[in-house]
This record gives sequence, structure tokens and C-alpha cells, in this order.
Amino acid sequence: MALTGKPEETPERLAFYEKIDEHAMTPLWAVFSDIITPEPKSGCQPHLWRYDKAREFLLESGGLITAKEAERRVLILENPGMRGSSQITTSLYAGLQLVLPDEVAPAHRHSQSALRFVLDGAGAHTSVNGERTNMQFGDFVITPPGAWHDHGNHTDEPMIWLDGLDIPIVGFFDASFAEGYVADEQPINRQTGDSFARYGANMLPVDHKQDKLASPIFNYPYARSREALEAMKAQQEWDPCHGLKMRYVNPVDGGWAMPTIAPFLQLLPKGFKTAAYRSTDATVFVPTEGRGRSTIDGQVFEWGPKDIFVVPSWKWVHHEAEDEAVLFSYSDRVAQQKLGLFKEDRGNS
Ligand code: GTQ
Repeated sequence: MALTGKPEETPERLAFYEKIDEHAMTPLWAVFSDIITPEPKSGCQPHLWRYDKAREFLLESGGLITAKEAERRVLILENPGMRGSSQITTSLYAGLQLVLPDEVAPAHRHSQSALRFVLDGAGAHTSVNGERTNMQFGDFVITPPGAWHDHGNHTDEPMIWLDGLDIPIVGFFDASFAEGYVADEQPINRQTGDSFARYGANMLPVDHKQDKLASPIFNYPYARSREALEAMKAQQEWDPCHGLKMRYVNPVDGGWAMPTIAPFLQLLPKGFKTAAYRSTDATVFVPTEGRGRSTIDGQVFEWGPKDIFVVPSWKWVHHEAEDEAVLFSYSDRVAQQKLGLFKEDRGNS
């Protein structure tokens, strides 16, 4: 049944509202239907950013400012329905970061969690908690909340990756702390590859205790994730709504890899058309391979590798893969699940 509508605004009522307004009070019945909606109501719009255009602007920004002066040389992808607030969805942030050869993006730390998804270049590095990782196309890299991190590029190519952060979530809770490190780069005291060897081989150090919310793996190499999808493909078991969709996990407990951001990798076979699906976690997608189109709330978006598109909360989406396609995506599903808010609708499938 529908809720009661907005009550009439009689002169007596309006006068009363004005009187209490001066005392910082307001009647619920005048706003109830705006704040407790029967379905998600969001400013977030479906949108697609073409990678070629974004890359062109990003490289142009490389001539305007250094990574050091900028702290991070990033162009934010702002949802057209929420301009000016650094949001790609209501709860998440996205940006494209450029690190040019011989540059350093100086060490800092903050409450916000970050993921990197590598789009261009090979071999530039990020350092987290005293370990350096060299990044390749499609690698999914985590900066846990509060961890020192700096990025550097000792290759001769520009390096570009997508940054996904929980900036709006941390802002919503008024819980942001940030500080710079005393030097541009943090000291390195672990061998490159150490954390992946310890935690990424279906084993754990015998006495490992989980003391952090984020995964102890901080680089999930594309080569490994892609290889897994390739092997599973042979089984020909497709989820009607998702094709073959996997989530990146924390190997310690099988939970999500990050405390606030849920990352996924999925494969759609050539010609596959997913059934309509909607969920409360607005999702940012980045195809890594293949071409296709996604219909979001009735709007069609054609995509190819490295384009970035966003599906708002509770909007119907279906994907069609022209060639075999692989898509990385991230949403706030992990946070919603912890708060008991996540809901999905698989339509007729
Ligand atoms: O690389 O640490 O896109 O702190 C926004 C804020 C990237 C980063 C962003 C950040 C970073």
C-alpha cells in the first residue's frame, strides 16, 4: 500500500512551521515522502566516460602540473547528476590518475580506502606498508584505510590507472583524517611480491591473526584473475544476470577484499546477453577486453576496453557482449551488506 501523501499546507500549518523554524525544528509530515522513499531515489545518473578522451585530457594535465605539486594528478569522474561533489555514485569516488616517467606521487595516508585498477603503462609502482608492487594492466591494487602509500614511475611510459575511493562514505560519517609523510617515499622494508607469496597462494602463515579489515594481499594481478576466468569458462556455466562473475576476497576469512568497497571481475562470452538485473549498490564498470553495450534504465551505452560507466542504484541493467568481454567493477555492496541494506532483484531469472 502507498504511504500517506503530503498533507495540505493550510495557513495555520504554514504559520506554525515558520514559528518552529526559528527554533531549528521542522514537521516530519512535510518531508516524510522526500526522505523515506518507497524506492531508492538518487541524483546519480547512468553515464559513460570514453577512455580515449579521458586519456587525452589526462596527458594534457601532465603538461600543467607535476604529480608532486598536485599531491595526486587525478581527473575526477563526476557523475553528471551530482556535479561539484566528487562523486561517481552517491557513496563512491572515481578518478583517473597519471604518473609520468620519473615522477613520485608523495607518501601520505588517510582514512579513506583506495583501489587502483591499472589501465595504461606497465611497471610503475605503488608502495603500501613498506612493500612495493609493480603494476601491470588490469591489476587490482588496494590501499587499506590509514596505510602510508606513494606511487612512482621508473619506466619510460606514462602510467594511468582508475582510482576508486570511499571518499563520500568517509565524508558522510565525518571521519576523515589525512597526513603527509616526512619524505616523498616511505621506507621499503619488505621484498616485492612478499605479501602475495604469503597470502595469495591458498596458504596463510601458520599463526596469522587477522588484525586488519582489509585483505593482506594488496596486488591481485590481472594475469591470475584472468587465468581463473579462462579456466572456469570451459565449464560453460553462465549466471543469467552476470555471465561468470567473481568477487575479490580477503583470503584470511573469505570476506570482501576491502572494508567499504566491493570489487568484482566478470566474463561475458561472445554474444551473451544478460537478463535484467537491479541492485541497491550503484556500480562502476570498466571493461578490460571486448566490446559490447549495456542498457541502463532504458539508455544504451556502447563500450570498449577501458571505458568507464556507472549503473545507479536500483536501475535495471542488462549487458550484451559483442565479443568475449571481461569487466572489472566496484560498488559499496560490502558496506551495505554490513548495514543490512543490500537488496537485489533478478527480474524473471
Ligand atoms: O593515490 O592516494 O584519486 O589520496 C584521490 C585521493 C588518489 C591516492 C585519488 C588520493 C589518491
